[in-house]
Amino acid sequence: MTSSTETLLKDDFADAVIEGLSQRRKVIPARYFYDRKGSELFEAITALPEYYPTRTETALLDAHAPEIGRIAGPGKVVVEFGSGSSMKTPVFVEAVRAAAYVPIDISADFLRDAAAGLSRALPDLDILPVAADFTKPIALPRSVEGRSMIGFFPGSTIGNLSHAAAVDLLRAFRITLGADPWLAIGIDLRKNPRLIEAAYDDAAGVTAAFNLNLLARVNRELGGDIPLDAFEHHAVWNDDLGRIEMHLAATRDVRFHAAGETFFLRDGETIHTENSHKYMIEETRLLARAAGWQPIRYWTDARDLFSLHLWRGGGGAMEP
Ligand code: AVJ
Repeated sequence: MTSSTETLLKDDFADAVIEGLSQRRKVIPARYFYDRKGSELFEAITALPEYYPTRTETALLDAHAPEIGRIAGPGKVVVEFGSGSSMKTPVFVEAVRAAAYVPIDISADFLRDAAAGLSRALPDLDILPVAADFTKPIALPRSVEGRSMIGFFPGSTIGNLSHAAAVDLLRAFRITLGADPWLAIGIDLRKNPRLIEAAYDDAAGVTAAFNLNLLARVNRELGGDIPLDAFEHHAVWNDDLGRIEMHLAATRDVRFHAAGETFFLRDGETIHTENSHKYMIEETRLLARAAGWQPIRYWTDARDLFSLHLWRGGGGAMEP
């Protein structure tokens, strides 16, 4: 990454922290979890016994990606939104017999890692990384223009967004993917809240460390003096909104500085750091249709923990 990009991203983090901590209900957006330390902690989360999404989705992809390839047809350009450094990507790319792979990420670092990892696993694959913000429709490389594309959006990352923002994102994907768009997307399902809460508040404390790293990152990058021992990790199921919420709760009245400003939290007040929405199958179909996609097929595991979906865009003649 160039130093000018780094400066821009740092300003963006500073702005988000100042804005988020100036609200009456304090928030820091979840996308800032993933610095180097945060990405390592997330990797550790995916291996926890309580964190069912990653292993369940991986098994669904192992079992059903070949069928996705058969339905959508071979030789597609696979466009991954948020470049994966996980093992899911080579499995998918290989199973659908992709002609090319386009990872898209705002972070040039993540993009480089993903491209390097994949070219090692699949040396003959044509890899065309794109550094961009995929939340808006974007232009893909000229060499894939007019070719049939399938988006890949695993991990239930869609769950971080409100339902309205999810529809906007899925519309942007459809537009980015051209005239004959397909999408393979992983979506976590609504289930017994106790299972969900355990997945986001594990016994080993890895998710707590992941959440608290956000404050450590503020201290590291924005000259903060937040006393980390004055905060604890909370994961609470919100049944009305169908989402697990992560918060950092002050365990006493606390005052600190960050990004050149002073902030104050009362004992018990929280900083809301993440929402992870869980969907019922009927809701995933509504989500697809609201964004102009047609649900083609979906697969779930035997315990109905997680779902993998194949959607197709509306034949190219659809309005944005
Ligand atoms: C990467 C957004 C899918 O919501 O399950 C894991 C992030 N947060 N544990 C999720 C996360 C706490 C994860 N996503």
